[in-house]
Amino acid sequence: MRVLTIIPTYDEKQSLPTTLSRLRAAVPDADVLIVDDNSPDGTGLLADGFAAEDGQVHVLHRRDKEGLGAAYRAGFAWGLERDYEVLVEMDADGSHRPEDLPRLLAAVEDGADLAVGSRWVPGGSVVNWPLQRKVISRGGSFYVRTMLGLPYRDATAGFKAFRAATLRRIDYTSVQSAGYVFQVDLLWRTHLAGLRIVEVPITFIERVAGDSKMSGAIVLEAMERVTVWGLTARGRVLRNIATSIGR
Ligand SMILES: Nc1nc2c(ncn2[C@@H]2O[C@H](COP(=O)(O)OP(=O)(O)O)[C@@H](O)[C@H]2O)c(=O)[nH]1
Ligand SMILES: [Mg+2]
Repeated sequence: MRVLTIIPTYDEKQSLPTTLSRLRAAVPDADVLIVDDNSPDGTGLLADGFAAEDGQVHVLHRRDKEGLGAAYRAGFAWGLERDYEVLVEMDADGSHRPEDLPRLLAAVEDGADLAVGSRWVPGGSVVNWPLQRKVISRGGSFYVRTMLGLPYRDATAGFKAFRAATLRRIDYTSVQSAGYVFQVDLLWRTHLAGLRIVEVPITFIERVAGDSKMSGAIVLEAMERVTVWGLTARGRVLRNIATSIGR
């Protein structure tokens, strides 16, 4: 399989070198695309340096910081144009261990249309998260599962391997979500399309350097969108029932 690992970066100068070298060692055949949003700390330049030394590393420079969703959409377009068969999403900050990626790719080889690196299935875990982050993540996953009726434990996961066909099928270009709810959006669309989603246990390790980009606005966008999607889906079910009774 031709694999492209996409790493979005914003001010990740301290984390990127280690993440990249571990990734190249763990999955040497996979190409890498760093999508940098003009990081003020010079992450883009640093990435260019890696790309100059290693033909399998590429960089996509974007002019403005427009959120994770926009960065991934641009990265997917880049990869699909170049006929990669599997497109991976991975954070730059070391939270997603490159050494776990072979197991995600194995799940895709075994037939998954989307493999999700999951913190909340047996065997998965989170290391070094403050209680507050655990509550947000588990609470968020619970809310998403209940609102959308999704059967997956980790609904907000950001370590994912998509078949190229999956991304085309769910029309990722029309995804509007800007922040981390982008991840829920992709999962929801893949689920609605009836595609095969497999959760693979991973160990998620909180970053040791740099700052999280998580914000109140990101959480709010997620809550709003998930609520609207959930209510719209319920409304659709009710309308169908009403129509069949009326008939
Ligand atoms: N290109 C780009 N990358 C982003 C943006 N926001 C977050 N990221 C990257 O997305 C990944 C996850 O963000 P992070 O701050 O670690 O979120 P957290 O783990 O939820 O606290 C990291 O690699 C970030 O650099 C953005 O607006 N643009
Ligand atoms: Mg992080």
